Amino acid sequence: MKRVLTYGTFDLLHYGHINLLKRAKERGDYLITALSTDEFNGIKGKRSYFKYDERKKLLEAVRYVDLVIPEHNWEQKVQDVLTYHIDTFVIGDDWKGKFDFLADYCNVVYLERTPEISTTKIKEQLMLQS
Ligand code: C2G
Repeated sequence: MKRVLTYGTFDLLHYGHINLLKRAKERGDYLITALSTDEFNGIKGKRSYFKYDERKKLLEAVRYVDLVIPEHNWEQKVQDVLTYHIDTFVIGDDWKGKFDFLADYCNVVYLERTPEISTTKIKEQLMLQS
């Protein structure tokens, strides 16, 4: 069984996230998604609209996702790769190069982001319409 791991906040889940999760799953048989906690979002400088439990429920409903675990910090990735016997780490190419150190432990794949959609854009458009 090939195991894939990805990370993210996945707030206001949209088709850009789904495109990423779909292609990540295609790289193996089992996809683990490490979901940024509300506290870690603070460290990332992000305030999500949906809290962790709500974002987790949404992700768990996505057919490509097999397991959701918490992402508490920047430092846990190597341990996660080892703990979950990960074959491939996948993330959007906005992170290109940032996680190359994981190549000592697993394949590292940066996938093209879906260009025209983002959680920030959704929030901005909704503000304009309100
Ligand atoms: N994504 C995408 N296309 C978009 C928006 C997001 O492919 N239009 C991808 C991102 O590249 C990322 C995933 O969807 O791989 C989740 O995006 P975010 O929730 O914005 O994740 P981010 O804040 O980048 O968290 O330790 C890594 C971080 O936790 C990544």
